[in-house]
Amino acid sequence: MTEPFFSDVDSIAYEGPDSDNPLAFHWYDADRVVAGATMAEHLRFAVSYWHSFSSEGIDIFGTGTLDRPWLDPARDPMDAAKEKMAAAFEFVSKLGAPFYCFHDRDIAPEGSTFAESCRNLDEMLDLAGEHQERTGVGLLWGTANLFSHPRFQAGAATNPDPDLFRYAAAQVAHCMNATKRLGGANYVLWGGREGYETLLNTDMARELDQLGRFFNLVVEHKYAIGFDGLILIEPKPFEPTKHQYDYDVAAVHAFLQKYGLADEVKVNIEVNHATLAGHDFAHEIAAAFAAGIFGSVDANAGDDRLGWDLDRFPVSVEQMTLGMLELLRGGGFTSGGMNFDAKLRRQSIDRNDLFHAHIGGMDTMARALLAAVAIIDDGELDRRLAERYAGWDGADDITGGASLQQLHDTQLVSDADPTRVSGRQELLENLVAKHIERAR
Ligand code: XLS
Ligand code: NI
Ligand code: NI
Repeated sequence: MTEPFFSDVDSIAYEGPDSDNPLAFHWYDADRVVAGATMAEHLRFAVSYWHSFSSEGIDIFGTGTLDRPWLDPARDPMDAAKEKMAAAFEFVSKLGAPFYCFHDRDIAPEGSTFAESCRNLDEMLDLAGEHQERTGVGLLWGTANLFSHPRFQAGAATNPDPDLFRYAAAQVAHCMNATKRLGGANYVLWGGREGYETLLNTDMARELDQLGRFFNLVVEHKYAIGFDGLILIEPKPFEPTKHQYDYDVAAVHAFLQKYGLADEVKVNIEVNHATLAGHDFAHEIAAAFAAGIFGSVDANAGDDRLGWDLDRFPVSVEQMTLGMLELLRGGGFTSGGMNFDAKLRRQSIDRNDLFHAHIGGMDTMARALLAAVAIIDDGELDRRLAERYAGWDGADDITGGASLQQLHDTQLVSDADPTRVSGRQELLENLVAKHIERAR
């Protein structure tokens, strides 16, 4: 048994909004039932392995600042990976999050050959299985890292080199098998470097076909191995490439339809990616439900003034309430959940900072859940929405079978002038603010 890494903390308990204990939940009460399910069931929190344990706080101007001894390059990579995993499961179980998420290369080091990388991963899977068993922590999703190694400099599925496409396919097959073996609830495909830097060296139509073929292979493999989780694409408009093909929910939906995948693949919506695409988080959730492709959420936040993927922990109850409202209206999660794809700021160098970050994120989401449930229970928002569209009630066909010309001719005769009514945006915003304020 290795020494505890987070030795100051035994577990994070719910103490209620009036508690001043910074190492306790003030809003997230896992077993509390709201709207027919526990908070834990509604929110399905996951800790992301990469930000929390595989990254040491580097930025483009400086090296790591965080205390992550297993990242020391002088260490034996497999010993270090085992120590990292012990710390990760210690953290997630002390926090009381039900899930974690990983990239293959987060949990096992890259080998000098593909076969060695596979062996490393398989060995770490045994250990991960034991940790899951012991702690009760489950896998929300696995994903393959097809972007860090230099071989992926020109993308994976969209790479101009067919050998690289085949390499990436092999890696994804292995990672899907790994995810299934650990009982993963979903499998995620984030584009990584699937996009372009300049059209001068890019055949976009060909690359899109390659990507469509790749995703079809993934779906075929899902059935071949009997994986019953969702396959999720994570939209992102840019970064690292100048233009990413999975730009936003609408672009992904169009892509899935073109390549015959709209019934097979859903989306993992990241808050910060939504804002980078020029959308609100709530917009992307609503767009996904409207298209029938909602899957899961990467919960984080950007910064109003900075246009890159900052991956802060979410702190805005209002932003999250509006997203949660769309989530609940759409029916909530099935196998998806809320993964904190979020990282500590570079100066947050105390071990407990990782708890503070997740406590803040989980409390923010719990408050948002309470506020959204209150808004729905109160019913006024839905009543007003129904009223706004009441004119369509009972209309089976939008035009009643009339053609454009007939609509024209009828209008000419009737000369009806529709009455304008207020959209009441400010009133509705006040209503949301009231519920955020009052929700307990
Ligand atoms: C990067 C993505 C990444 C995915 C997993 O911006 O958010 O972290 O969630 O590959
Ligand atoms: Ni993400
Ligand atoms: Ni991201």
